[in-house]
Amino acid sequence: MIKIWGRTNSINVQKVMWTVGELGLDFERIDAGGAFGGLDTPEYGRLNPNRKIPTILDGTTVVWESNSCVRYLAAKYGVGSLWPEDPGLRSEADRWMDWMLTTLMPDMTIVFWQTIRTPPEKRDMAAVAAAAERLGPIWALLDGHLADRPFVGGHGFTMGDIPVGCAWWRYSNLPIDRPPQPRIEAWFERLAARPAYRTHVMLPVT
Ligand SMILES: N[C@@H](CCC(=O)N[C@@H](CS)C(=O)NCC(=O)O)C(=O)O
Repeated sequence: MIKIWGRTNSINVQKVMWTVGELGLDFERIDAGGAFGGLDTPEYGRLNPNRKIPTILDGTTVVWESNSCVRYLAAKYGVGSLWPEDPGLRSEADRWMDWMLTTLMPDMTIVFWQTIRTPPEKRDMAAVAAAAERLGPIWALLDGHLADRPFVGGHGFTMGDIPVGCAWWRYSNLPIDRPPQPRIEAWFERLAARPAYRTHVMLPVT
């Protein structure tokens, strides 16, 4: 039984939930973070000194950092499916996971926090407009990558689809203008056919 600390509306927790759903693993999720609190206790600090969500506990193994949680679960329980065995193929999945965190999320975070988590009178709409403008060409990089493959890591669904798949759902539900990304939109339909994506990711963006 894998224990997962985190609230369901966190994009980083959603990555882990989708992964355990894909792998059919038994889990117990403990609400934590946001209005649930619980991150400032000494017990939580011992599990995750960053006091962020998600954190997972699998037997005696503790993992935090959402992409590391996805990689750990894929490597342990999804060799040959979520975790491609060939290092070259795996690097393809891997690099889009890093790309999500480093290239995509800075502007995603600006738009999400300003339009969803900030009261209307305090929003910096100029910052939102500038970040939204930058996001179109950033997403177009993934759109180009998907021109000749159905999934981020190639022919099959892998861990590489998970962080960007969570981010796309969020992006497509933000109140901003978005340029068309036809290959991503077709890939999204493939993700939406997966029960674990619908259950754990396609939730209200709050
Ligand atoms: N890089 C970390 C970021 C973790 C993070 O910032 N989590 C947010 C939720 S998405 C958090 O813990 N916020 C504090 C809270 O929910 O109270 C990861 O990918 O796991």
